[in-house]
Amino acid sequence: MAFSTKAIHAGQDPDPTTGAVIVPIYQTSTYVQESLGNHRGFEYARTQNPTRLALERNIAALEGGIAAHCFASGMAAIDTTLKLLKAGDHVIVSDNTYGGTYRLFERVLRQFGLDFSYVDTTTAANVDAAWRDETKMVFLETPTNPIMTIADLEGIATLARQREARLVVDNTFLSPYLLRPIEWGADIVIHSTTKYLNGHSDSVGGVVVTSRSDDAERIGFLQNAVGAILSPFDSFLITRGIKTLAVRMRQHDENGRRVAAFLDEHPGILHVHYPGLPQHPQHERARRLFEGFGGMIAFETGSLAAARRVLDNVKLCALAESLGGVETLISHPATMTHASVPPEQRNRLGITDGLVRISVGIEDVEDIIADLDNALGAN
Ligand code: P1T
Repeated sequence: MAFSTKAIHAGQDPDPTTGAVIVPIYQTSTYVQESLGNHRGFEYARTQNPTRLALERNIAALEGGIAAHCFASGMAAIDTTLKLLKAGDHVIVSDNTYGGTYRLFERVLRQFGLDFSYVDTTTAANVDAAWRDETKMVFLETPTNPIMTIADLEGIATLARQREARLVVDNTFLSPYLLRPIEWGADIVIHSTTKYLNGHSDSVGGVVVTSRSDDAERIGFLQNAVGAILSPFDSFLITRGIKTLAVRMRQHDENGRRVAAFLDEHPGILHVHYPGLPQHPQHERARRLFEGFGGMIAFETGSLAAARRVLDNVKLCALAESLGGVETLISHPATMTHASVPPEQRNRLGITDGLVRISVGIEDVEDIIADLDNALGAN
């Protein structure tokens, strides 16, 4: 089955009791048992819920995994994945990740005896150099948030496989329509479903997709044991959102390319970070691994004052955290999404005070460009 067909149908058989075409919202906390130990596969709603199960089967099919487990947020999905490890284990992480991921690793999970090294994952040699006997996981964000560097997925997957460590990829920025990391050797894929999968900025959620049966079983155990599950209503919303994932992503990609080209030619902008531009350092890799470049762009205005003028003068683009919705969102990583990353580290990575991030929506692209042109004219 092709991707867009799977997006609409995988895991979503008509409701067995009524024939409803759409999987109902099973808003129940528990399920009656016919007799002791005799039930229909559903006992208690933290453990199993049919609305959530339909979504989990759907996302597993889209990513090419064997199972998926949905969580109350992207952070809950990442936290649960790290619980595959134990105290003393070491993780190699992309040096530029979402600020909340860095905060979880440094200010929460370190206290439980996990150790983290942050490296530039555009080259597998950097991962190799950071490797230790205790390294049990490599955690990649690709493209990275917000600098848009592309990891050497294949090289790092080979290293991880040789050394029996798990390769985890946060695929939030591209969605499985544009990249399926398991096809390139990843063991686990994570999403903040809040973003492109749901696509309508009206739900917070996360998912862990596994490709190995031991991991699938353990993540299922942890989902139930820790309990940060996705609600039935959010499961319904995300399932509905995914039905249009293919058409939305095509438009995000088309609009993203157009907006990046406009920004690239604008005299007031010093640099544009977008993998679709030929001068992007991993442009050729992106062409090979991805089926498009998506809708995330960051650009350098040169100063906090210049960034502020753009952010204060946009009218159509909404100044807001988050990304991946149908509407264009614009943000300031240094003070918003990446405020928890220390300033010297931010500067080293290029997350300067002048950097602006844009999540290009699927409005008419001429309107998005006109809004940016007008706001940039204020500079
Ligand atoms: O917000 P939540 O659903 O918990 O997802 C966290 C998360 C995980 N991974 C990536 C790559 C992310 O970008 C995020 C959340 N990011 C934002 C809110 C943002 O504006 O970048």
